[in-house]
Amino acid sequence: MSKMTRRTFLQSAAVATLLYGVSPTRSLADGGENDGIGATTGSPSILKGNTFHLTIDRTVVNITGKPAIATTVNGTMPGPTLVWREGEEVTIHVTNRLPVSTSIHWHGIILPPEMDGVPDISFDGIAPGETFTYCFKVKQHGTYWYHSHSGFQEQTGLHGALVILPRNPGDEPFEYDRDYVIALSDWSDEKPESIYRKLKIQSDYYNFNQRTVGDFFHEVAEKGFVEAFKARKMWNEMRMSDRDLSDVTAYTYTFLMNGRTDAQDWHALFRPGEKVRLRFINQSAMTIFDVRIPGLKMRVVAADGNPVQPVDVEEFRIAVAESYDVIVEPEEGSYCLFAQSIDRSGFVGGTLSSRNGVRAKRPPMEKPQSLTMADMGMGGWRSTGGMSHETMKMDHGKMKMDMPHKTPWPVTPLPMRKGVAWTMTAMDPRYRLDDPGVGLRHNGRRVLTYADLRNYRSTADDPKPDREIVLHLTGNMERYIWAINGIKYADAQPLRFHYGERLRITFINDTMMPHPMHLHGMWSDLETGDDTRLVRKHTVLVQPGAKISYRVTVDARGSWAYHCHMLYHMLGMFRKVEVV
Ligand SMILES: [Cu+2]
Repeated sequence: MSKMTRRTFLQSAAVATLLYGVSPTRSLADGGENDGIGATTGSPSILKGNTFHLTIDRTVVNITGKPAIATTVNGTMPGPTLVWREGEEVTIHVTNRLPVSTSIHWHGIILPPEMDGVPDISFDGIAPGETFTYCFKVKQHGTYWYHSHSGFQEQTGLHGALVILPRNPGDEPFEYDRDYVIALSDWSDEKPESIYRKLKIQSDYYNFNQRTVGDFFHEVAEKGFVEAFKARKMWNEMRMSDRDLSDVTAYTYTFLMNGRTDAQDWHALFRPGEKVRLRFINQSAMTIFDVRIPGLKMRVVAADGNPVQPVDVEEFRIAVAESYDVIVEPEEGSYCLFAQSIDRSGFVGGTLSSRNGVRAKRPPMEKPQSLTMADMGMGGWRSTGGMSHETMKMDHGKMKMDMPHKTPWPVTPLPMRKGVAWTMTAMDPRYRLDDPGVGLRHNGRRVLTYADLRNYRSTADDPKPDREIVLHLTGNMERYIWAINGIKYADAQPLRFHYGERLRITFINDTMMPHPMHLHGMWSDLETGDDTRLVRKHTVLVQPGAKISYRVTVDARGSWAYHCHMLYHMLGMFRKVEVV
């Protein structure tokens, strides 16, 4: 506790997250990051090279107007952006100044299991006062991030961006003139233990989006009394609300962009005519964001660090732990980088501008949409929309929605337990890859879906699956219990993967919450209907009542974590994977 005498206030470095100068061929290591145009407001600092010293400590911050304690890296929240280069060996000394054990997990990074940073699985954690040294060769490039895997430390600030430069400049299949990290996160002055306790007592504690009597009469007018009443009764019987879009909301959260509130307006500059790369990373504990830049098309060029066939969109949903790289070509003026939470309880905006000192106008936040029959796992998703882009998507979307795939590979049965941790079941879960999800349906904008993602490289020669496992994401909303196959982590046997095999994993989401599932140590090659372009991801959002499949080449021996990345779901919705 003595550490609290160090009442340092959160530093905000007076430099922007400007990563490159005029040309991407001028690398950071060459000092090419400054062409005289810098952003005006603070951002995490940027550390480059092969050797890093990170100190984890408690720091007093003031996000909401009153002081609170954050878990910081080198005194800042988010921690510094680390810049590595593919092919090089990095050494990171992490010193723990907390009174409790800590850890850093390098999210999405392919590395030896003992460097993965998950206490009780990969290593013992970093004890108070100790320094742990991570050392491994960097085998990939792109946009990634790091975070604590100890307790609730991620919620209190222990997270930061990783930018990995390609081995050779120009190795990436897209061009740009300027490069910014956009880290989204959720901050609460409440202690995470207190948030969790409240959820255990009442799972909709933070949800103020429940329907009103007025809404009911509106529905009656729309669909008639009987239909409106039936729908309401059904939800009540399930002790669920069709507005239960998010467990933790802006009632307690302040949403941040690169550590700054909407009022503090994180600001980035460009010159008209430039191509600007924006590396969006969702570093939240619990918040799924919908991101758009009104007035600008975004060209999505990478997902979870890996290049995809470019796709132009106006909006995308970014689940906890995912990353999307987009390229924009703004004209003279100011644009709002706008991220609203999935439940529309709050948002954070920043400014992308050709001039200093201009705050972009924020668009109004949208109204929350209600969950539908599809979200309850009762089938029924069809992208019937009249909008041209949806019709277009149908062409390759059609196949994957039905995707009956009479599996030619054997399914390995796993233990399942119907009971306290599995109180609801999706009756007719469907592949809904072309469904943008609740809140984004039929909003008149071109919204990215998983069906749009196609790997940049061909996956035609990737091996076919040897076998399949099916994992049900289960829960009990009344008691706020989360599990896999009805079995909480504490009661579960590890999953056995066999070294060298190609595994197909199918998730069925039997809950009404979205779960971003993250497998450590190995890639998740998402099936979007085209086996020649499987999408390489580290985190896959499984929509409520939906089903999704991906393939894993089991090429890393050892013990790995496999879990939902919603921090307060993770305790139960977690498995240890043993690759034998
Ligand atoms: Cu979850």
